[in-house]
Amino acid sequence: MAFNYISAAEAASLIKHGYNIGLSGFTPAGTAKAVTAELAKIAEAEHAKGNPFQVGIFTGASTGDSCDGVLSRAKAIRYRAPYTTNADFRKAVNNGEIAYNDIHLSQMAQELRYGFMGKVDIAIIEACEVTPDGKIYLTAAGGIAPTVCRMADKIIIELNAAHSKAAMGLHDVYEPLDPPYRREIPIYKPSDRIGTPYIQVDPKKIVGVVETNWPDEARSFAAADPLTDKIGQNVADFLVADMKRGIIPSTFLPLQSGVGNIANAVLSALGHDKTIPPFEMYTEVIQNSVIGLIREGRIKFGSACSLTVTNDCLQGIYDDMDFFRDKLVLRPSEISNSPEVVRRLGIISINTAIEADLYGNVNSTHIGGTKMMNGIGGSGDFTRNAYISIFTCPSVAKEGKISAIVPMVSHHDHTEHDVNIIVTEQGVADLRGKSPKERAQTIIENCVHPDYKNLLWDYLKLTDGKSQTPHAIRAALGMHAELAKSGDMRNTDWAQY
Ligand code: 0RQ
Repeated sequence: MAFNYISAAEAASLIKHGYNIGLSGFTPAGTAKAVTAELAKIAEAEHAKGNPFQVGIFTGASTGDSCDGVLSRAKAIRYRAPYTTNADFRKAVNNGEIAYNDIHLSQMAQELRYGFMGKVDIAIIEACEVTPDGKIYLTAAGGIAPTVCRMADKIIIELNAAHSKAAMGLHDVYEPLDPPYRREIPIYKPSDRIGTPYIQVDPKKIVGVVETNWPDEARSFAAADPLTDKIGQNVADFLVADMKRGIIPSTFLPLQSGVGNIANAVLSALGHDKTIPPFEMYTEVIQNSVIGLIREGRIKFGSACSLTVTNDCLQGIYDDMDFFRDKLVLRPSEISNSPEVVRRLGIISINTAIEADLYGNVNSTHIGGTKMMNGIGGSGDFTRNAYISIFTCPSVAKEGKISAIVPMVSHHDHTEHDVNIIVTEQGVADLRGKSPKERAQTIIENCVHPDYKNLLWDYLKLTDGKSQTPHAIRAALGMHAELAKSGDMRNTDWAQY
C-alpha cells in the first residue's frame, strides 16, 4: 500500500480536542516528537480563540520537551500516564492543572487493554522503517507501541532519519494474551527473543507518514562526583561480599538499574570491579555506562526497553551494529519490566529513593508528601519481585537541610516488605531477615548522615520502643514539619512532642 506522506502540521490537525493519544517511546528515546510539537501550536491557537483544546497522553515512560514540555506549556494535556521527568509538566501537575496517573510502567499497556483509561484514538509512532504491508520498525525504545498500535483507530508514523535503519532487528516485539488463562512470558534468560523485530499493523490504519530528522532529546547527566562514586562503590562492595559468601551465585545475577547519575556511578563501579564476573542486564533503561561496559566485555548482554543514551553514543551503537546485534535487545515495557520475568530471572534491582524511613519504607515520588517529583517509573515492578532489591540515595539533600532518612516517609511507594538494602554514601543497611526494630538500628548506624544520627536516635526514645514498629505518631512527620517551618530539618526539637 502507498502511504500518505504528510507534514507534521497536517498530521497534528487530525487530532481533535478530547482525543487520547498513544505514543511510542520510553524516556525521550524513541518518542514521537514532530507531531506533538505541532499539536501544541494548534492548542495555543484554539485557546486564543477561546476554544477548549486538551488531549490525553498515554506513553511508555517520560518523553522529551517536544512532547511533555511543549504540550504542558500550551496547557494542552488533560490527562497523562505514566512516569515523566519534565519540569514544566511537573509544575502543571503540582498546580492541579493536569490529571496525572502515576502507575507502574509494566502495567501501562495492560491497563489500556483492560479499558481502565479509555479509548486510544490515535497512535503516533516513531519508526526507522515502515513497509507497505504494515511492518513498523521502532527506533530506540519499545514502550507501549505494540499495544497502542493495535488499539488505536488511526496511526501516524514519524519516520525519523535521525535513527539509522540499522535499528531494524534490535527489537523483540511481544504482547501477552490477556487473562483469564494467560500463559507465561517465555523468557528464561535475558537474551531470549520471543517475538518479532517489528510491529505488524493493518496498513490501512496508517493515515499518514511524517518524514523527520529529529534526534532523541535524551537528558545529559552531570559527570560522576565523589558522592555518587562513593554510593556506587558501596553498592559494588556489598554485592561482591554477597557473592563471596554464596548468597549471589558465582556466575552473578542479571541487574536492573534506574536512571540518573547514581545509576551510572553504580554501574561503573560494578563494571570495573573485576571480582564480579561479566554479567547481564535485564533492565528498563540502558544508559551510556552500560554501552561502555558492553564494549569492554564486562556486560555480556543488555535487555531493556530503551536506549536512553546520548546521541553520539546512540550513533556509535548504530555504526557498530555488527558488534551489538547479539548483545542488545529492546522490548515493550510490559516485558522489560514484567514482574513474572523479574522474579524468574532473579534480578538484582537498584533504584533511587527520595527518602527512606527507619523501618525501610521508601518514597521515590513525592517531595514533602504532596508534590510530585517524577513518578514511580519501573522501580516498583522490579523492587517487589527482585532477588535482592536495593535503594540508593545521598544521605542528605539541599546542602544538608534535608535528611533522606526520616522517622516516617511522607509518601509511600515501596514498603518495608519489599526493600532489602538501603545504600547512602555513609554505608549500607542490610535489612534482609531483620525485624523493624533491628532495621531501625542498622539504618541509623550505617546510612544516616552524622548531622542527623542523634536526632533519629532521640526520635526512637520518644516511642514505646516495644511495639512491632515503634512510632511516636504525632512526632513521626516532625522533621518534615520542621523543614516546612524553618527550612532545615536539623532544627527539629522533639521536646515539643
Ligand atoms: O533537587 O533538582 O532541585 O537539584 O530532588 O535529586 O539527588 O539530583 O537525584 O536526579 O537521580 O533523582 C528519586 C527523583 C532522584 C529519581 C529521583 C531533590 C534533590 C534534587 C533530584 P534539584 P537528585 P536524581 C527509573 C526507575 C523514580 C523511581 C525510580 C526518580 C532532586 O531517581 O524519579 O528509580 N526515581 N524509577 O535535591 C526534598 C528530599 C530530596 C529532595 C532529593 N528528601 N526532599 N528534595 N531531593 N531528595 C525511572 C524509569 O523507570 C524510567
